[in-house]
Amino acid sequence: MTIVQSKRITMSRILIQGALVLVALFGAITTAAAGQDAATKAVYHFTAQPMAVKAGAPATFTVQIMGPDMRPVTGAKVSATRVDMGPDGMAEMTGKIVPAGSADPSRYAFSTTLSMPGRWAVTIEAQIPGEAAPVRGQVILEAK
Ligand SMILES: [Cu+2]
Repeated sequence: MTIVQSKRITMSRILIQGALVLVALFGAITTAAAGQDAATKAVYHFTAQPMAVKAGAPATFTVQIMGPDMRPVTGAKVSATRVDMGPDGMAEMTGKIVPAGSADPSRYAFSTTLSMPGRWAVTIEAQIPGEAAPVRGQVILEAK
């Protein structure tokens, strides 16, 4: 009776130790990933202007990209790869989006027709001078 009990205690101790090792390992892995991310990826912020457009009609808006130095990015090659109603739970509802002309070198213009009132996510890919890989971002447009 006592032997069985002590065996059980040993087993649960091993299980607890194993779990702690897993937690420690997982912690180390996530920290390493976060550290790598911070070292290689600069943070860019994407904003749209205007943020609200008319539903059912061609609308033009511009995107501005703020760099890690909080200055607008100029001279980037920016494309809008997708526009969908994901923010309102309709990711399968997509629209057509094309580049438009912009006189301001820090504003990248696009034209789209948002068929339904609600929030639309525009996925943007930017080739930014000095960045090895394209930077992806998203802006939300509200169609009214
Ligand atoms: Cu919709």
